[in-house]
Amino acid sequence: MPASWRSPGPDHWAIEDPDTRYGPEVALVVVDVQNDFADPAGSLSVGGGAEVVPLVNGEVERALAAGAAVAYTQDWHPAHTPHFAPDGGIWPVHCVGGTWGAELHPDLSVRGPIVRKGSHGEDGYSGFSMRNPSGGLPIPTELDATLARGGVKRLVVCGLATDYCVKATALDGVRLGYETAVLLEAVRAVNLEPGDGDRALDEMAAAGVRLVGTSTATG
Ligand code: VGL
Ligand code: ZN
Repeated sequence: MPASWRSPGPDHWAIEDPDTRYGPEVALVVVDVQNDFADPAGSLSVGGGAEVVPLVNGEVERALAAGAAVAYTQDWHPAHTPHFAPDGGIWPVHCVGGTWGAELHPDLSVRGPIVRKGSHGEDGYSGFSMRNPSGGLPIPTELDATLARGGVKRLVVCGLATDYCVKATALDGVRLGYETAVLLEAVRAVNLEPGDGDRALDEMAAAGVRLVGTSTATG
């Protein structure tokens, strides 16, 4: 495996595990590779976000070749939501449904279903569930049902951003009973505070998420 992707960090960030290879019971979940996060001109641009696009595309090919499913999530907000700073939240306005920023990156290879989240103003961090920022119970998206219908038992998660939607999606994956891996090479963090991305990886690892390189994921 190339040394370049290996961030300096705890050894548990790169666990060699043949169980993360692709097969028909695996789904690659591509999180929020959208212009507002991935494009340097995006309103919530994630450092290095565009770098994940070719890496994700390679994974998509390998996953499909091995009979795995590929699903995509898309942050999809109304123009006003308590998720956004002008309405009391913490984020710049981003991924407003129907705008350029909400579109999946033009170079992303889209070869499976797209699951939208946040469309009713929820904090749409996880691909599996949404939560109203003013409280209340989580509302499931259709991702779990879609994967379960396809007989999926294991997830490989990649995309943006490590410290928000990737983390929330991977943690929900574990909670829902999927064996879940995150591809270290193909995620990038917002890092509102320095170190947020690394802390998110630690949190995921502690919850049972495997942190793997693509060579591990694909065998
Ligand atoms: C995300 C912040 C706000 C993400 C979405 O996709 O990680 N982050 N909305
Ligand atoms: Zn959002």
